[in-house]
Amino acid sequence: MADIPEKPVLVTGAAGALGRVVARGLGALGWKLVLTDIAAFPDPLPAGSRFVRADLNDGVAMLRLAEGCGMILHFGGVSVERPFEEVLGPNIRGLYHIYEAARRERARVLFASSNHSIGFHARDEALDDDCQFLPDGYYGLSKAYGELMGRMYWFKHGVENVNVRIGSSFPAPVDARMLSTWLSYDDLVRLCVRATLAARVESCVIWGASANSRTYWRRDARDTLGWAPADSADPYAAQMAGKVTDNPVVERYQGGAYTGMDFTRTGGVPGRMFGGR
Ligand code: 15L
Repeated sequence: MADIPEKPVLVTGAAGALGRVVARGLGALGWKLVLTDIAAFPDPLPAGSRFVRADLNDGVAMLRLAEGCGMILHFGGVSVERPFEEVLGPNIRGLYHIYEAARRERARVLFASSNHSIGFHARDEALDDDCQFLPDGYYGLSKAYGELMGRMYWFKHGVENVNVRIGSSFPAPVDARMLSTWLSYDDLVRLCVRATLAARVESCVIWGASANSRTYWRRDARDTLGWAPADSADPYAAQMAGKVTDNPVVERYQGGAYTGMDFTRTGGVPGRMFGGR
């Protein structure tokens, strides 16, 4: 059985797809959780947990929720590509509220970032954690901003943070791209455990993917956390073969479908964006 953190853990976005997985997984380990979401929590409450419905835009509510917590697992906010005005409140102002709460409580933050913060890197590029941000939309842009907010709060206020660039966390891969990007639910929960319990994380980046041999991603801070994925998309390879789109933009870039949304650049499929390569 995993260790239990000394202080309660705040989970935002607890009613969302990944928040529910994390609440269930950590609740089963006997962790004391404070769950919050703008939507009602749809599952039976794990023993030792309480749920408070709240909006990330409400800074005072976030300060209250974080009181006494040592860790904030921040899964809240808009989790798909949406117009700028819809992303702005939850993902930018809301994240500021989370970091202010962490600063006051001297809590650590796990920020559920996304591969869409780097989505316009080509699939044949192997990326390390210090690669360029190349967001593929307003959602990805908010994730890049969120990672930078974490760096600022670490350097300025000593707020530790783990920025998980989640690939595709679903029960199983659903297309060929996910043979590279899939993160199993069990690997996600174990990552939350290690991000919480590791002695020191500073401000770091983790590629949120299982041990997929077709990965696009290389170096990150997993050794510092003591996390290694146990699952892999590889056994799904035969099932996913040929599950691709006929859109050359979508198939060229790591961000997949998001790169092709509202894509208006003309002159063919662009290269690596810098230097015409
Ligand atoms: C994400 O960031 C989304 O939250 C998720 O719904 C998927 O679209 C995933 O990325 C992905 O890239 O597969």
